[in-house]
Amino acid sequence: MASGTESSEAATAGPPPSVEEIRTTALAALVDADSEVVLDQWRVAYLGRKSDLTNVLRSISSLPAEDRKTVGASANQLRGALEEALAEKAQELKAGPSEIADALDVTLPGRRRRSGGLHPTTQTIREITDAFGAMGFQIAEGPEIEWERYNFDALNIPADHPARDQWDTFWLDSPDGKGRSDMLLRTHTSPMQARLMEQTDPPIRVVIPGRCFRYEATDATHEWHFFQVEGLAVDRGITFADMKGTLFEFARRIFGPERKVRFRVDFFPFVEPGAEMAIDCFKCNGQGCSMCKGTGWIEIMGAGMVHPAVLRNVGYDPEVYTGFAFGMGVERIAMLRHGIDDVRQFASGDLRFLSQF
Ligand code: FA5
Repeated sequence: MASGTESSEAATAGPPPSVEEIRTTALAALVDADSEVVLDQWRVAYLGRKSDLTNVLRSISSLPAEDRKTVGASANQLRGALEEALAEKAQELKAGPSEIADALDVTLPGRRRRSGGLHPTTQTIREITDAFGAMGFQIAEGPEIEWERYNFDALNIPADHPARDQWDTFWLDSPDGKGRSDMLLRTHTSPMQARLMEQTDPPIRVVIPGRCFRYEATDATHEWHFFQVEGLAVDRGITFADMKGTLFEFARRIFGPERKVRFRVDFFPFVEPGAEMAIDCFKCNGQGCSMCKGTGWIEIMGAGMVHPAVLRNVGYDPEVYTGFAFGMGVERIAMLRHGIDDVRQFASGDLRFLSQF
């Protein structure tokens, strides 16, 4: 900061500064004033008896008549402005540091931004569909609210079939509010088999991920809503061997190249023959452990050759076309892969669970 003496010495060394130059220098210097002592030095330098501004004011009477008025007005205006700025700065120094400055502790460690991630169910769906995608399967999706016809009838499950009890579900009310309608929350992704075959001519090779609903008591392995991935392949000459080969390759891609698979007869009204597919336990290599409940095998899906009645229902000739279908529970696959012991964790919204994936 220039002292009053220095300022007047500088003024004698060259042409006197203009009013605007004085304004710029004075206001710039005021910004740095951080104590009352420095502020007083500033006052002497820019408003004192020997300051440039006082010199300008004193010299007005010696100016040509036409300049007197304008120079006088601007010098007086600057004097007022500098006095005001001085008072404000004095007030600021008296008030001490601002609350914001007080609250700012630059030594605190920064706050990490939490990054989001895909839900483990979504991750598993992607892994499953990627595995089938690599084998030439397309991906399709279908409605969660489904017609009774697609969920049951088209799949060879007529109204009086006992399999309907196994897939008890939530029905939508009829529009008049009297009883249930013929729409429901789908119990499996299999209705998409019928929908796709109705819309498409063979060859078909598709996997269909989606949410399903069942009216059942929940426990560690049963939720009332969960995800499945359905698979369907239909063409001329497709055999049970094609199905075994495809599902074997899938199991190796998802659970490791060492996996063995086992097919055992199972019943689903929409396939014939029907099968349940298991893999040898990847934790104990088939020796028997808690994960495979001592059996050495873990069931992962239902499968089978598309029933001729289903093919006829969608207008395909079963003498010309054959196919296979399969359906697996996504959460169950994720549970096996990650050692998760309760299916209810998936929809809990608990970040302690979710952030592990
Ligand atoms: C079916 O739903 C058949 N649609 C599968 C199928 C498709 C068979 C094509 C043949 C041909 P299932 O009811 O077994 O089958 O269910 C299939 C899988 O869904 C089960 O293996 C299980 O992994 C999963 N799942 C079934 N119920 C639940 C539930 N309540 N909670 C979590 N996962 C479930």
